[in-house]
Amino acid sequence: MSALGTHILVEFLGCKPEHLNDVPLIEKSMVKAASTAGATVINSTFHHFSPYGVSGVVVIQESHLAIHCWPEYQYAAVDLFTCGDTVDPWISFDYLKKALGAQNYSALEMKRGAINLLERVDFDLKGMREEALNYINPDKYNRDVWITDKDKNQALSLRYTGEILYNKKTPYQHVKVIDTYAYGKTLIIDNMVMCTETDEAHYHEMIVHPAMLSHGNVKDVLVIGGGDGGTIRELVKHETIEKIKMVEIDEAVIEASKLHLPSIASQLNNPKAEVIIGDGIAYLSENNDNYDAIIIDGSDPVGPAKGLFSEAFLYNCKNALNNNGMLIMQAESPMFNQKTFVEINQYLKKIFGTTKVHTFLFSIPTYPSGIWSIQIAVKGNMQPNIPNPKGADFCTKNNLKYYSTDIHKAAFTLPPYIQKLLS
Ligand code: SPD
Repeated sequence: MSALGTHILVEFLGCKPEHLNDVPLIEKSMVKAASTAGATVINSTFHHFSPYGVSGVVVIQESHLAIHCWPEYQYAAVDLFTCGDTVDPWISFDYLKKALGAQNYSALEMKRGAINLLERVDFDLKGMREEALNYINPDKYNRDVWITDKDKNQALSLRYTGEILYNKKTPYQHVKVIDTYAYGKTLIIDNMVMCTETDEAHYHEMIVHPAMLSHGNVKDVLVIGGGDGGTIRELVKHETIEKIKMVEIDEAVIEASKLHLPSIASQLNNPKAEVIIGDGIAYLSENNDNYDAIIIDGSDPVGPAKGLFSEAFLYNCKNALNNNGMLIMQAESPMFNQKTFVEINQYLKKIFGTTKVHTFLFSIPTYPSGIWSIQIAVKGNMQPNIPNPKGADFCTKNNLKYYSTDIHKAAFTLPPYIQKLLS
């Protein structure tokens, strides 16, 4: 290797103007140009200018591909830079020439970082970084980095500092904690928002208090998932509760939360709580304990959480409940995950009986679509939609942020189109 990388500066002329004004087409072409050359694509960001023009960059493991387009001149300026010698940027060049319909081109290849001119040194990475950070005025230095929780048609994005405070790929999933500007520290699993410091109370108060207060005498609870600790934190506010078992499959979720989300993880060491690291699905089928309440506080139905949405598992949950017991589960969004939302309802009705399943909604700004659901299936005759008369005192005493007895009553009132979905 004579140089660190190869840089090709390209002028594409006589391109199709409509191509050069089409963000998805250009982004796809650039990403494909990179992958066709064997590059590992890390990320891409593209922007449309008004009234026309597109700019963008594809970050690859081997460096980057960038483009700026002037549709009005049928011209695109492109630079293709690859480090090392594993990726040939000329393959990307050929691909783009065709994709943009260029009639003509000129290209200049430069070798960057001639090895015979460079001297390799050892350096103190940490010290240099700290020194560099001292030069940066955080008010002036505004990075535009976003986390996007999405499916193929919808997304929720949060801007964050760019720092990843916790970053671990475990055998189950990728666990991260980032610091978002609008919602504070945020737990991310496999690129999905699990909870943020600012609005986690919406979720944790609602997955616990409506059911616990309506029942009024829950002593033994099993939490499946819930490794961040928010559900346990809310459960221990109920004096009737004697014992909480939490079975979390991924120790990293607990570690990340204890380190970076202490306000959520604060009760993970509460003497009433027993934390078991293991697979909740297996745990339930291997143990014969009975509970007054089982709370499924898992992630979305991908990766290790997928089985938590299966009929067989929900059936096992019913078997592990006392006669007046209840199953409470995070049941996804009626907008973002409509199929799962409806499927859970159907499974629960089949297992517990049609009149024994109760669904409510709450708002949560940082989950895609902003609206989320909990479904409660009961074994006995309790009515989870009826708040406990002592609920108001409970809220005041515990200084709750989202739950109130009025919210409790309102939450079970479903919009007609959701009633239809579930009927
Ligand atoms: N899309 C996010 C759904 C996450 C539900 N569980 C979050 C865990 C918080 N304890």
